[in-house]
Amino acid sequence: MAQFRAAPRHDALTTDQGVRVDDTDNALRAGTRGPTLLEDFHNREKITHFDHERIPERVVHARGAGAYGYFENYEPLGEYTCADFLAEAGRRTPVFVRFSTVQGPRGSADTVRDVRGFATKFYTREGNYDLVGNNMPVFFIQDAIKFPDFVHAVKMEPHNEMPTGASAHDTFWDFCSLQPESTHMLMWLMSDRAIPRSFRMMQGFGVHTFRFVTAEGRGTFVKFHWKPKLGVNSLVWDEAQIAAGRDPDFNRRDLWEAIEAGEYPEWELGVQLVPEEDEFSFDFDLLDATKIIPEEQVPVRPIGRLVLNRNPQNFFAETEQVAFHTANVVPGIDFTNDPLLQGRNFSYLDTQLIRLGGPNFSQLPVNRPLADVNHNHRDGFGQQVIHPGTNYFPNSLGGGCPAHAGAGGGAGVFRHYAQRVDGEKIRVRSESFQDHYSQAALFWNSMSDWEQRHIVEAFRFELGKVESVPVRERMVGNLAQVNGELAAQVADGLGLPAPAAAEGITTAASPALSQENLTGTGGIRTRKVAVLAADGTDASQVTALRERLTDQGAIVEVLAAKAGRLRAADGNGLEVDRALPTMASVLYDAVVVPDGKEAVGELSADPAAVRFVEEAYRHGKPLAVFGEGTRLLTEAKLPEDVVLGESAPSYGVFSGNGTAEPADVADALAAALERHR
Ligand code: HDD
Repeated sequence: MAQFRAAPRHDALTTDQGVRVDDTDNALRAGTRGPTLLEDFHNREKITHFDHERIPERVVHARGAGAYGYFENYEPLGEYTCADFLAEAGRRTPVFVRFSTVQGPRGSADTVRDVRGFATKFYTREGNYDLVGNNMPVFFIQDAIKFPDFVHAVKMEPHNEMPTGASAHDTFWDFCSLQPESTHMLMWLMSDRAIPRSFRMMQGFGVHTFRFVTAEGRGTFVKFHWKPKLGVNSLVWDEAQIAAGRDPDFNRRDLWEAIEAGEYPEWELGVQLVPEEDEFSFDFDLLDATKIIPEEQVPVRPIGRLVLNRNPQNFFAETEQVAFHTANVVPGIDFTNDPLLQGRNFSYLDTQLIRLGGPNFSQLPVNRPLADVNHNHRDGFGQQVIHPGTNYFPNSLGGGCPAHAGAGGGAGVFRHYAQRVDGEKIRVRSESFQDHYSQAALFWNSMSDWEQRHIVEAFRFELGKVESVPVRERMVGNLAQVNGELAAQVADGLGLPAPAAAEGITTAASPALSQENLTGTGGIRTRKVAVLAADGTDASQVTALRERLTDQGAIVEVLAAKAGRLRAADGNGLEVDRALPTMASVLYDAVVVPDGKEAVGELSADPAAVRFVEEAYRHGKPLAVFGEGTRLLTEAKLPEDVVLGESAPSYGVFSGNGTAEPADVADALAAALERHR
């Protein structure tokens, strides 16, 4: 791709034709006060190009952020697949990954409640392989023919184009309440998975059951899982809503800054493998994308790691123009008859034709395979290649080329998996797709107390925004098929009577589904700590604490009412990293208030500082306070036992009062940060 990158230039401005331009500030005119002349080709070219700068945004997943990196394979997988990029231990394959929200337009906020896209393009030696997944392992519908209905329902409503970046509206819940197959996915959407703390801290899933195929043509069913090294962590709902205003680019910025700082995000790729002969040994259908295979039933086997280590240079050229397609597979990876996947295999190529303006989008630098491309496709808008010779097959005039790769046999040739199919042409869904509630219940049963509480609150919020009472009632009725307590609590919040719980609901659970069990190994790396300071702050505490936390990879920033330098208690200067009015507690993971009578007095009189600690506490973030710092907590009306540090660490407030050394307080803070909330 390097050959397509323009180097920064320091020479003269030219037109598209390479003609040097004398002046780009003043249009050619008849007299200094006269009309602009059509003859000014530079002016016309400049404005015309500008007029055509926008392309249609993605119909879903319009808002996203991407990065380059590599996938490194752990061990040869030839036993299951002939995919070349999985053939050797240590083999590295370049990738581009794009994360996204689904509902909102390109300019919408990052921290909305939504599914997150997790799409990976592997530039393998045998062609591009796209794994176009989400951060949730199931989907809203079972058959792709319903996708336009689903998207119409979830997107902004057609009459007033509201709401932006939210599913909390009538048409979405109307559709879902009539569509019980959505119930399992709704449980995920109402869980904290829908408000990730960071793209770097969420799982990814291929969702469908795919097929690995060996060189001999033997198939194995496979589900793909990405597990983040930093653990799976989320925001809390109030925090997410505030962050959407304070920094609409919250997740995008987080990814960008981590990569710029050399804190390369990492995931492990795992697979669940199911032998073909076990296809019917589950109480759900492997072809049904509204179902998971519980990890306790089929363990996830790690097969490699993904590292993102380079930001794009140009958002439009790379992140916007990248085109994913579920049918971009390589030898060794094939499809199943999952009706959702089958429809996707049509949709993605089709959408790029309108979005990227024609059939040559795979020639855009970010989409170009590293593997050789050689075919008879010709012409079309934006053709970049000057092809010599014949453009048809068979031919004798071109030496019979490009020839069938299969003719010589050999590796690296895609041959469709040979599956026997037999059936009548019918528009009927299989009986085995009909159980819509058992896995929704499984998910609910697997949640910790706080996760269940958040799910109830999310349903109350979303359905509370629905105007239509029958829609609310119908949805609560569906929830009664999942869990009686869940339905009753949601109903209560909506002022509806509790529906009767269904009988015989499963009590099975899958501990692997709870975020509580999805901790990472990254410690507190890249976690952000705000130190609230003013003139008179005890700088020695700041220094000691900062040292201890940054040693462990955290980012510590001093915030004060104004940018510049403070006068610390010892009379020396203390650098301010950020002006308090430009930031908010939702942009940090923890807050520190150092000692200093004068400083804390000033902070206590500043509503922004008071709100900062009040909000951080309410969002369950660790607070560390030293000496006089407790005054700010009192001002923020935190409970007295919290202010006195008596309730630590359950409240996550660590008091540096008395003899506690800043380094010890930093350690307590770090331990709380690592646990997340
Ligand atoms: Fe899709 C984009 C993921 C079902 C049709 N989808 C898109 C992206 C992701 C997913 C991550 C953004 C890719 C990027 O960053 O450019 N979609 C999924 C998953 C699904 C799913 C995990 C279910 C398992 N999608 C789905 C169906 C259809 C589509 C059933 C159509 C029948 N999806 C599209 C699309 C998009 C898209 C309209 C919009 C932009 C694009 O493809 O390139 O074709």
